[in-house]
Amino acid sequence: SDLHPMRALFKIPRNPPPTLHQPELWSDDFNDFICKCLIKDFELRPNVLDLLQHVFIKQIVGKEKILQKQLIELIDLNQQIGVTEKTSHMKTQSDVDEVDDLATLEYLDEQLQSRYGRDQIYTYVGDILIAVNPFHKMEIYTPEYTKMYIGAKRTANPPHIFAVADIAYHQISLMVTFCRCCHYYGESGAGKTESAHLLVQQLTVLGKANNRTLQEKILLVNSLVEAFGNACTVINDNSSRFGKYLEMKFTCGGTVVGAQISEYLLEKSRVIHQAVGERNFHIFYYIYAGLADRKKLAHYKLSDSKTPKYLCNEHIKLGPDIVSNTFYKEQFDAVEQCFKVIGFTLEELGSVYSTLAAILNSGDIEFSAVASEHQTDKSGISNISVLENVASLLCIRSDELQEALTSHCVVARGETIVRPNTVEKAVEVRDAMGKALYGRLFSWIVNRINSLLRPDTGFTCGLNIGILDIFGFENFKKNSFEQLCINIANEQIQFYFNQHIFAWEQDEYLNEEVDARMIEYEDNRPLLDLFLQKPMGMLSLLDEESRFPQGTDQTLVEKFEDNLKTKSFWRPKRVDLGFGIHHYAGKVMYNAAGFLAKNRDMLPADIVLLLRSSENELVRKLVTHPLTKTGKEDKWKRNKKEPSEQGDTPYHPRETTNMRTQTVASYFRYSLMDLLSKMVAGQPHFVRCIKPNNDRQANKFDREKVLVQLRYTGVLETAKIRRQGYSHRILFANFIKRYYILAFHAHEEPAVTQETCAAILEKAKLENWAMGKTKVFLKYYHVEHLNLMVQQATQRIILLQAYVRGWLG
Ligand code: AD9
Ligand code: MG
Repeated sequence: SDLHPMRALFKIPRNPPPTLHQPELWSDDFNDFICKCLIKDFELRPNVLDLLQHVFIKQIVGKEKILQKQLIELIDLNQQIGVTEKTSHMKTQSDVDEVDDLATLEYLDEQLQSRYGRDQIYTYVGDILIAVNPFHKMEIYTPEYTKMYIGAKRTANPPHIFAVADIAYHQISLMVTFCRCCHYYGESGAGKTESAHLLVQQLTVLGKANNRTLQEKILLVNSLVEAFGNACTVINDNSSRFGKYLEMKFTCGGTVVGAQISEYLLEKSRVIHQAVGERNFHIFYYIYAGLADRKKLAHYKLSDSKTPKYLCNEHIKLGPDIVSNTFYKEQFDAVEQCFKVIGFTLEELGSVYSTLAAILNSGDIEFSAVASEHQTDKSGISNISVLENVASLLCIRSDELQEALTSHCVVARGETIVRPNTVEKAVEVRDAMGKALYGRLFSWIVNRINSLLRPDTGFTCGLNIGILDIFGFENFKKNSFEQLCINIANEQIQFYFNQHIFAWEQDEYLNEEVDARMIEYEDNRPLLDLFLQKPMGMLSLLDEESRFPQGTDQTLVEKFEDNLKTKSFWRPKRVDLGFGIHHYAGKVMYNAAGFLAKNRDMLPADIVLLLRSSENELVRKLVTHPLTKTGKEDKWKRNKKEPSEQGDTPYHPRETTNMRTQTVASYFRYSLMDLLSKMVAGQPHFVRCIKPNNDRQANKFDREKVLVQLRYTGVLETAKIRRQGYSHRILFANFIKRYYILAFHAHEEPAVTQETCAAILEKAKLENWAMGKTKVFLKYYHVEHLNLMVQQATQRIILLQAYVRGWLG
């Protein structure tokens, strides 16, 4: 009886009203109509969706026909009155040609420098964002900035990482299932990780998680994973020692509902050894100082008077500084907080700490040669108490640990024979155990995070934004196996960038018979072949040599020299194990010392079996495959189905007891392919991070250094192709579906032809586009212009809905 007569007449239900998130409650007819003219085909911003939901959709079940008619009339009316207002609002093409966008300029480095001088660290080159590391805190990431960039046209504000977040976010709000990726490029210390953080920060605001804790969790995940995967290097105090691909999952309404991380190539060797001037992974210092602060060192068998060896790089005396370091203590509290908020249990935390402490302790186990009558190369343990500590932290038997470290089993003619280990061999086994435990702990944490942040299955519609942040290109005084892997990964990603920016684009011009000048670019394909080709590529040769028991690092470089006949590879005369590679980013001298051992990365079966007998559930899990029933397993399964680009790599999970397990090189190759398949699946946005100087100094712009980076990353050519090329190529049908409302009536169904497209473009008063055989070729500012027009049209519609609502009462 308290119903408004109109409501009663049209049987408008009071509650709960159907919403956009419950499309199953809409009537088919109307659903179809709304989708067609309003939502599905336009890049509607979620706030518009919300508005729609409030003022319109809630109210109309049962009276679609009338509204449909009215809507059409209103849209038509608006198109007529809208034209003048529209054109006065919109920036025209010439406005876009401002210095914020360097695609329009010739002297890139000069411009970057003068912008940098004015603290403008961000610049666009077409649709690519260049970020020059400011090396000081900037006041441009405040909530005001966050707000300023939400839903704003790109040219309305100065270039910013938040604008990239906005574009990626609003493009996924298209109701289509696909993903967006943001890729970071740049050398070590250029600011990739920092930018990735800022991007995630903005995305969590945009994807206004219903539950605040999820928002918080996603932000914390980064810090947590970085505590375990980052370390201080000579170049960067917070250098990423692993590759990270973070996927944020969204609902159709644009709400963030979960996140997943994939990790690539953790540099495990850092656990046992750090190069001159470098440190171990952050977490070790944090936990050491943190436990000292809580007076819990003894509980974890550590002592503040004797710093664990793995933390005392022989080149830097850190010892007593660690336990008294307040920063480390605070970081430890922060890490623990992250663990708790994300959802790790206290029990799990205890096990993580024990494992870390066990690794630290294990580094202090010392061996000495034991002379015996028959054998002189036996080893014994000189400090049994340390061994007992390790065993107790890992919940295994110390006598068995001793045996596994100082001897090994061989099977000969069906019989198992125990052979003693030399001191050298025992040290190797000890270190292998430390590395393996850490690497697996890291993977376990990532997997656990993934299961804690996995969205409920019913919730998503497969929209996600992936953010790739990997270690940058590295060139140290001494470069080893790790640098080779890191640089190959960068090489592969550069290749993808080239493909995306140049090769595919130019192919398309040819196929579509569009007249566009071809741009010369540096193709690094030959280099990729040098590394990845089978069977004669560098990684295959490395694997082959690793399989020979007699192989040495010396025979390896000789093998390289005999087989790699290209001018990108050379051997210097005077350095025994040296070889050089001319990467896309410059020449790097490598030293092959330790390559074979690092590639074999063997964890003896005795150790695996022993750890499997642990009474600690976590320790057992670390050596049992698969780690969990989640991500990792999927990854392995998927890999079996997907042939790699260079041919099939049979993939054997690394966790087996077999001595002849998969090498690091083949796992690396698999990871690269896995990463690539993710990248190729999405529509990428590129952020190029540039390092303005080598001294990490604010306000210092080394022009030569910047120019070199611009050159090798292909940014100069990118600017050219962006100036001349068309960044958007849209199939006629999609173009018409998306934009026909700008030139036709809402209920019309114009034919899918060149003419229809041209009519829309002309109506929008755009110039300089090109028409291919099946696609419209547009510059990025055309698309912005069109999207804005559609948005304005729909916003007017919404205003009219408010009117309709008023009419409904
Ligand atoms: V590596 O390949 O992981 O070794 P990144 O990730 O490229 O490297 P990172 O993001 O760690 O570099 O940046 C290095 C340092 O530059 C940071 O620790 C900050 O001190 C500094 N930085 C980077 N970006 C910014 C920024 N937008 N504002 C302020 C910044 N400082
Ligand atoms: Mg980094």
